[in-house]
Amino acid sequence: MPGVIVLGGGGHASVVLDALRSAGHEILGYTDPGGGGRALGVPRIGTDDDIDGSAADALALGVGAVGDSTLRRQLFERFRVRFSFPAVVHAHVYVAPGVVVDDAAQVMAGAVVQPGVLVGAGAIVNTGARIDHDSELGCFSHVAPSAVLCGGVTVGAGAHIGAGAVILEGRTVGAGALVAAGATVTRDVPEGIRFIPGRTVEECPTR
Ligand code: JB2
Repeated sequence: MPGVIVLGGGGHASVVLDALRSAGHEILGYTDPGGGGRALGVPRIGTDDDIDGSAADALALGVGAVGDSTLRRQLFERFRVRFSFPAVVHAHVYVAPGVVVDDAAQVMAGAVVQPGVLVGAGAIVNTGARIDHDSELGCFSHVAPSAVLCGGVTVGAGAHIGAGAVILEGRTVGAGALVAAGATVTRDVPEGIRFIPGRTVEECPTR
């Protein structure tokens, strides 16, 4: 397996590193614009500008996306020409046969991904999330820890499903929309909308 550099040195990077290790990847280090970063147990290579001079042939997106996937997308677009971004799938998940996990997508520990699911490029299925049959996660979307997609759910590009949220069968969450943690979604959520139970929906300001 190729040697991997993780882009980012914060909380999400620590989870990505764990997933990479569990799957047997060699990890060369991480990049971060901050000089310190947390103790990830691998060397800091430098900033993203130092990647070209490294021995890596593969990269992993180590910055998270809580409500805004812009940086993940930018890093992917910047480096995809020269480097591969293999899907990161933790060893301790259930991913049904035939499920498609695209480049740079990530499936973290304890996740369950059922038959017929598509995990789009750069999407995150975070810790313990459950994606039931025939659901589709758009590129750079994020299903946060312990959220549940009940089956046949469509999540648009860059959308965020908050921790512990439940999306009922067949519903669509539009591109760039944000579903609050713990929400239960019983109707479609339009593109670019913030869905917070008990409040009027409002447009997401930044996406
Ligand atoms: O352009 C960049 C860049 N910009 C910020 N390139 C690289 N390589 N790294 C960058 N960073 C670094 O990402 C920051 O200097 C910082 O060290 C790190 C972000 O760390 P933080 O822990 O603040 O966020 P995160 O993205 O790792 O995790 C967030 O998203 C996860 C999904 C947190 O909200 C987590 O709690 C959440 N689970």
